[in-house]
Amino acid sequence: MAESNFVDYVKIYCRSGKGGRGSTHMRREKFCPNGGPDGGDGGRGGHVILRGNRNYWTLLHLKFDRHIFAGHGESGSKSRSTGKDGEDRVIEVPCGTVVYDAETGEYLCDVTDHGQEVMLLKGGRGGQGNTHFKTSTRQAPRFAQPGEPMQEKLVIMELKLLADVGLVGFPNAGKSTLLSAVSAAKPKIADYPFTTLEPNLGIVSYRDNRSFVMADIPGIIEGASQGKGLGLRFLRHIERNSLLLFMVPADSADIRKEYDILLNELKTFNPDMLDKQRILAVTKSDMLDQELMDEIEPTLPDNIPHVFISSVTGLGIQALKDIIWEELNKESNKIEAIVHRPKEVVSLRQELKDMGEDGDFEYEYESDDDDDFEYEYEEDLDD
Ligand SMILES: Nc1nc2c(ncn2[C@@H]2O[C@H](COP(=O)(O)OP(=O)(O)OP(=O)(O)O)[C@@H](O)[C@H]2O)c(=O)[nH]1
Ligand SMILES: [Mg+2]
Repeated sequence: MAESNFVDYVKIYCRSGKGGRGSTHMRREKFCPNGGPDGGDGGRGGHVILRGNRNYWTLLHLKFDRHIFAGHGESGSKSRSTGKDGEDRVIEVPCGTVVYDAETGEYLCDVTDHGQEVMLLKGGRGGQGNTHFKTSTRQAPRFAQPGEPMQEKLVIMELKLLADVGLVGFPNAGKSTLLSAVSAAKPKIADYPFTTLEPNLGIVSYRDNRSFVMADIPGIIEGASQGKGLGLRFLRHIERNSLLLFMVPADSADIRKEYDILLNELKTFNPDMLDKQRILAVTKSDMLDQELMDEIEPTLPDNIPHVFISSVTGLGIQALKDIIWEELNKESNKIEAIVHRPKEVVSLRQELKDMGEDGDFEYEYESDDDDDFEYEYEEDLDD
């Protein structure tokens, strides 16, 4: 997995900038020797901001830049000059990125739309200069406010692809073949299980220039929830889909049983998955004749729509697209806001290890005498 270009999990260190210190400057000039305080405010520390960008499909670019530092605010100076604000750091992420605290597992935020900006860490406010603390009884305050501290966090960024329809099936069910038949995507297809090792997305055009996005994920087998096969880690890429297309090949020994196994694995992964609308496609139906289809039909689950398809001959493909389109547009199938559950701290360490992200990385913590954040003026305001 480490060599793959499809990166959907990274750990990075982020730090916002601290606020600049307010100035304690006193104005002293030739004809104005006691000009009073004229210290300006410190600048704001830079924020760390996430921005959704639909041109990114993975988190690969973050692997090469695991330390995100925003700039510190500069100190204020004489003549009421305000210090320069620290530079913000904007991290471009693919739409569907979810961020967790890498130490506590707490869910922090997610970015779902192109151009959407989310503040991950706020820069410290700049301290006020001594001009703010001048009062009638204290004309020469020799103090100013320090800037607010920076914030730092080790975060996990996880990508959950955003697609309309997710393909669910055993390895070899014909998922990738369907995707290549209905979209321009070119996933690898072969006659052995686990051909697909990472998710593929395709845009399926529908009538009148409309389209929807289909996600082909690696096959699931019985016991995947216990880590068999490729496990269930890719299921999170269909967690946000509004529709799941179950695919069972026509030559399966027991179509109904295969469907039930898939359903059960999904449930183990996340019970909410069962709330999604499902469609069943019996794939490779070019191997069936009408008589066989009539025989199979009554054994299929009767609570969801089904269709016999063949990605090779095109049988049932338009009918399938029609059903998908119809279901996608039903009000009841619109995705509701997703509740992101925090990660469990106990399993977090193992998870990081499994994802190859458990390495410690070095970063230098800058020490600075500005680091004591006592607000000096408060205690002697009543002089
Ligand atoms: N006859 C027939 N064969 C098909 C059809 N669709 C797929 N196949 C064959 O089934 C095999 C598996 O197809 P894939 O699309 O790679 O299956 P997959 O579900 O993506 O498999 P994994 O990526 O391993 O999970 C390939 O040899 C395909 O040529 C079909 O409609 N008819
Ligand atoms: Mg495949």
